[in-house]
Amino acid sequence: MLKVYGMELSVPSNKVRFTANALGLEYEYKSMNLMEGEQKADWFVKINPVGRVPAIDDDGFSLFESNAIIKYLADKNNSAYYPKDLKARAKVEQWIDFTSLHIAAAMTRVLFNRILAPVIGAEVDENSLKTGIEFLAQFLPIVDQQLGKSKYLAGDNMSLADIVLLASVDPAEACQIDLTPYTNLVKWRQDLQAKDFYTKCHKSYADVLAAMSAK
Ligand SMILES: N[C@@H](CCC(=O)N[C@@H](CS)C(=O)NCC(=O)O)C(=O)O
Repeated sequence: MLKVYGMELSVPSNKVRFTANALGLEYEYKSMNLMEGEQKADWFVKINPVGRVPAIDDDGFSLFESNAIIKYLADKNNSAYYPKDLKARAKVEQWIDFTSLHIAAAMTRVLFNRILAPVIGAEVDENSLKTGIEFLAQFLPIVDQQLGKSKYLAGDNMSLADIVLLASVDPAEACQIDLTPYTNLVKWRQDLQAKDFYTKCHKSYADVLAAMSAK
């Protein structure tokens, strides 16, 4: 059976879980204890030599990098979330890359400095935080405008690009990033957050963070 290795606060891990859920796959989820360095254990480094989550083991076939994993799972299951048509797929790839390289990367800067650094005792990098906030202000309007033109990011049908964006903006509230000015994005997000593939993973990112902080 497919095994997914992840961690509940890891955006790329949640991306893989959203995708596996949306595809209706049966899988075993293993939550890795990153604080104790389980991701660097010999057994896990055999699955992902980088020693990071997410990774999968699909009956002996191992794969890391969240975007590679979600594309593999969608293609393996002939899913319309990753269309076969050349131009339709190119649009999905375009929005996956844009979201990953610009929005997710910027949110990661904010997440690290506002949430994780204080927890793990790392120094807050104010420059990186400022850059992350500025990049979000620059790039969120792009996806907001796109979602004003089409129901989903890459067109009229939901695709992997929507899953990547949904996971990328998931920590917004926890990171004190106000999404309310982006009305198309907010509406699109509310719709997807109500779907089973999301609620099977969690109610919200902020909820998971609150539950973990209370421990
Ligand atoms: N580009 C990778 C990012 C993987 C990554 O950075 N994972 C983090 C959690 S979000 C991790 O495992 N960190 C633990 C470590 O570096 O030891 C992906 O999309 O899968």
